[in-house]
Amino acid sequence: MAHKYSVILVTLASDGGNVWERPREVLETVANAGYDGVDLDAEPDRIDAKQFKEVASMAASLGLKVPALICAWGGWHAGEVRDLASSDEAVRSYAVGYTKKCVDLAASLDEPPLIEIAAVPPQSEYPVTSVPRPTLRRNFVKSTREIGAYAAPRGVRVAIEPINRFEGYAGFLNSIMEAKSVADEVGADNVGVLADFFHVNIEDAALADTLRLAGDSLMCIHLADNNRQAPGTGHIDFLQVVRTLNSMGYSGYLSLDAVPARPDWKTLVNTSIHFMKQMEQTAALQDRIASAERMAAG
Ligand SMILES: [Mn+2]
Repeated sequence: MAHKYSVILVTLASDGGNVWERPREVLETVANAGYDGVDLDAEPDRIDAKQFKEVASMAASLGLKVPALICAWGGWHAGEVRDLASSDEAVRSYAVGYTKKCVDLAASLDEPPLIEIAAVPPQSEYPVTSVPRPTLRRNFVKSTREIGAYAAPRGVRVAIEPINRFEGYAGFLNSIMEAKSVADEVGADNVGVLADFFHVNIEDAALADTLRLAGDSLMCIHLADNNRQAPGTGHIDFLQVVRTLNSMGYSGYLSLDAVPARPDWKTLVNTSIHFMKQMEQTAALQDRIASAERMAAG
C-alpha cells in the first residue's frame, strides 16, 4: 500500500531551508524527492496573506498538496503564550482565538488542510505540573469543543497532538492514549489525534499497539525516528510501522518532522522518503512471499 508523505517545512528552516525566503528551491527539492505535500506554518498574524497564497499556489503548481497547517504552541516556537489548557480565561481565550484564525487560514485553501492543537504550558514544570490534571483536562476539552465547532462548518479537521512531558504539560496530554480519550470525550467528527513518533516513543506503549489504539481517530502522523532524526537512524521498527498502517488501511499523511535538520535539510528530505518507500516495498514483498506460499499449499 502506497502511503502519502509530506514535509513540515518549518523544520527545514533550522538548516537554511526557509520556504518563506527561498520558496522555489525548497518546494522543488521536496517535490523532486517524491513527496505528496508540504505542511505550512499557521501564523496568520505574522506571515503575509499574499505571500502565504503565493507559496501555496507554487506548491500546487509543483503537484504538492497542503495536507496540514502547523500551529506553534510552545513559547520557544510561538514567541508568546498560547495555552489551550490555561485556567486563566483570558489566556485560554487568546489561544482559542489564535486557533480560530488558523482554521480560517486553512479554510481559505481550496482543499482545507487539517490543523494540529496541543497543550503546552507557559513554562515547563517537570516532573509534574502544579495544576491538577482534571483541571487542565477540563480547560483543554472546553477549548477543543470551541475549536471543533468553529472548524466543522468550515470543512477543517482538528488533530490533537500529544507532546512529551519535557515540552508540554508534565503529566497532561503527553500520550496518544490520553489524546484519544480527550477526542472521544469531545465527540466531534472533525476532531481526532495526531501521532508524532518522537513523542509517542517517549510516552506511549509499543508504537504498533499505539497506532492501532488510535485507530480511526488517527488523522496524521509526524514522522521521525526515536531520536527525532530521519526515519531509519534510530531504533523504531519502520517495517512494522508500515505493515501496521497497511493493516489499518491508514489513508492520512506521514509528515516529516525531524529537528534539527541533519546532516543538512536536502539530505534529510531525500533520504527520509527513500527509506520509507523501501519499507513499503519490503512490506509488499513479504505479502507476495506469503501469498505465494499459500498458493503452493493450494
Ligand atoms: Mn510534531
